[in-house]
Amino acid sequence: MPDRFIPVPEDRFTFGLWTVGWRGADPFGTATRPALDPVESVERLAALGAYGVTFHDDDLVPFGSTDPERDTAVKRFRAALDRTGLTVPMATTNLFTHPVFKDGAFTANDRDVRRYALRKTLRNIDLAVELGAEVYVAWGGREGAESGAAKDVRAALDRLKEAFDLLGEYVTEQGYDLRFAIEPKPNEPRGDILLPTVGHALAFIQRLERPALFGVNPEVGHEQMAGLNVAHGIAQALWAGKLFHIDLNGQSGIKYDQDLRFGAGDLRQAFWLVDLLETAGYRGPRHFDFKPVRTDGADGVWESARNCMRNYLILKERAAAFRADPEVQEALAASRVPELLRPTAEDGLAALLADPTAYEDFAPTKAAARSMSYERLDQLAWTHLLAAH
Ligand code: DIG
Ligand code: MN
Ligand code: MN
Repeated sequence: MPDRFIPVPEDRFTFGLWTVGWRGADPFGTATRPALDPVESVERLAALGAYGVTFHDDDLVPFGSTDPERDTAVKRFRAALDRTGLTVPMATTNLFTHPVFKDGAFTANDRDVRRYALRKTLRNIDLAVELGAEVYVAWGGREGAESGAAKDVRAALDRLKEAFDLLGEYVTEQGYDLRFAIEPKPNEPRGDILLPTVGHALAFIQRLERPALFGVNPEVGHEQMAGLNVAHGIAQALWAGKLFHIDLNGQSGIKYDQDLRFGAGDLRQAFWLVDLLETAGYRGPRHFDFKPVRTDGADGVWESARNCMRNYLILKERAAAFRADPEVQEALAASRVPELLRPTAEDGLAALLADPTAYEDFAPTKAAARSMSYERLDQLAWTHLLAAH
């Protein structure tokens, strides 16, 4: 039977160079795979049907390269993009690998490290815009602490605000059509990372000088590491008009950051996430930030990249089938789900206060006796998810 889950660029699937290029080194073991040439990644991902690639500055230009070496690396990368038609919708800065960032980048206690981190970011913003990026992600992986006295969190948030305000000032002065997406994560590599969840990031953005330039880049596994429902977090980001980008992957419960291929973690949360993105009409890239398992060779790298996209397409079909099923529409109505769309008091406060059915004549016991009939609705979702309908 022909495979009906073959990705095409119109699906807007994108991958970080650091994902397929992950060599498998972890805190307990050295690399299991050789380094991957970014040009090979571009060509292989294009052949798989991807729409684009994303990168940290150091993924493309090894840390410490000379300017001529940087020019050569960028030239080769750009030629590969031109050859394959792959785009670069997003870029970001590596502010976490080099030991200089061991105490953070924008919130390092040492001011000279903070100034260096800003210049490193500003330099890569120029390159990102040159390559056509529209979103710039900021993951503060090292912004945090392992002990209470080490980091004055209120001062750290002042410095984080200062950094993002300077980045906002720069892109505005340069006239760049570039927006920033802050990526939350609760911990790892730091004991506790600042801006740990979507909620923290959304609240922080409101305090910036140019809040319209800032949104979030939620990662599936990061919200789940905090024990949260990732679809709920994405829904709040969408509700706030702040879902500027997304990192799709898989996570099985509250443990170290697994960065599994999309669909390989909590399957039901992945289903509800795809259902949300598709029904909400999210137009951004479906970006994968995952790690091919350390146990596999090159075969596993490209198999997992292909299956990140296939799994999204499979879940997209399953969610569409769920939404198209008349029995589901009936079950949604029985659970009064559409009624939540109706404002509670479109008639206004005075009418509410004057309405005896809202309080004086309201029968709470009678209302409480109504079943919500959620079990039938959820089982319908389950059978559609497993194509057992
Ligand atoms: C980890 O989840 C982070 C880094 O890989 C990168 O800075 C960011 C980009 O999506 N995600
Ligand atoms: Mn992760
Ligand atoms: Mn990520």
